[in-house]
Amino acid sequence: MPGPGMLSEERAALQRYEQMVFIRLFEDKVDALYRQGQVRGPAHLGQGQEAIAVGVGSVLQPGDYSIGTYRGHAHALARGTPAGAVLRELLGRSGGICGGKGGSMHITSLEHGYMGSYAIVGAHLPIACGLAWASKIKGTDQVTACFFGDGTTNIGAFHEAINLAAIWGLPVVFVCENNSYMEYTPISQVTSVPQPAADRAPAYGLPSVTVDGNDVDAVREVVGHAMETARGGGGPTLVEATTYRHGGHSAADPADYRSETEVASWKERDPLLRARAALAADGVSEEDLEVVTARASAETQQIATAALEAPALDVESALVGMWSDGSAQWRN
Ligand SMILES: Cc1ncc(C[n+]2csc(CCOP(=O)(O)OP(=O)(O)O)c2C)c(N)n1
Ligand SMILES: [Mg+2]
Repeated sequence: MPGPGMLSEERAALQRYEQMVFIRLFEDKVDALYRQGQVRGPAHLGQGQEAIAVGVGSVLQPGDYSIGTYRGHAHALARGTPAGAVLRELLGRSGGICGGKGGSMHITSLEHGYMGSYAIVGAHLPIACGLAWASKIKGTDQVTACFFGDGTTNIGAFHEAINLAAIWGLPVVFVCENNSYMEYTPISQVTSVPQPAADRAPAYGLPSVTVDGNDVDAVREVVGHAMETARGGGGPTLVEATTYRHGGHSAADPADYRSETEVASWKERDPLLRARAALAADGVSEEDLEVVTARASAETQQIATAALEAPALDVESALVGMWSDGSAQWRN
């Protein structure tokens, strides 16, 4: 446990570090299970991008909404969705967060305000506008955070959504995870402005800001400010966070289109190393840092063991939950 003299702010920063370490280990475990043929369907991993999900998650309030992408394990976990149920979902086991039927690209937990991961690039940006519009009509102070990638900025839905958000003054914060690559193509090869999201948003009247996406404190500060603006009726903001995925597009991609030097230079800027160094500089002891790392590791092992022991879905479950009333009867 952290030392008794630790300030509450330091304690919260240490918790954010633990969450980042846990998400990294969770993704490593998913990678290993994918290679063993245990993960059903594709898995898009986000090692290297943890500071964005955790920074955003740390400034969302319990009633807020967030919505993410197929690279969305971190987006979901950073909202407090139970990691064991997320892993069972990936393995197609009972107890999965969507009944074990959705898989990696469709993680959803309404209970935690995580309104879904979306496999169609850009499709969820207009949905984020819908969530924010609902909050506006109801007069609540909920804010919606919407994650998306750099490649999404060349999809029509991105332009439609940010225009709508701006003209309707919606309480939404768009968070671009700019990891320099689309599926395999560098975004710079197909986009003529250096900041694909932040350079375009102002043309629609949407304020934008760029941030170092590997610095959890910086993400927290910038997104926190944008959230408060939205919550106070000040409308939407777009945040472009610069980052890098350590691995390929999906667990099946060896990513040999990137040079070793490029990957190594980004690994030096690993968000976990950065957060750990910042905590140490603030006086958090090496012992406390090791305690949280060991706890995250033990938790990952424990949920993986439990998920692998969980039963596979039975055939009957295929005919459950196809409609919102729980039935599966054919209708026309
Ligand atoms: C409409 C649509 N077109 C193409 C794809 C195939 N596809 C999946 S991910 C991806 C690249 C998206 O890149 P980016 O938005 O930068 O996100 P990242 O994967 O880097 O997180 C593409 C083209 C898709 N899923 N949906
Ligand atoms: Mg990308």
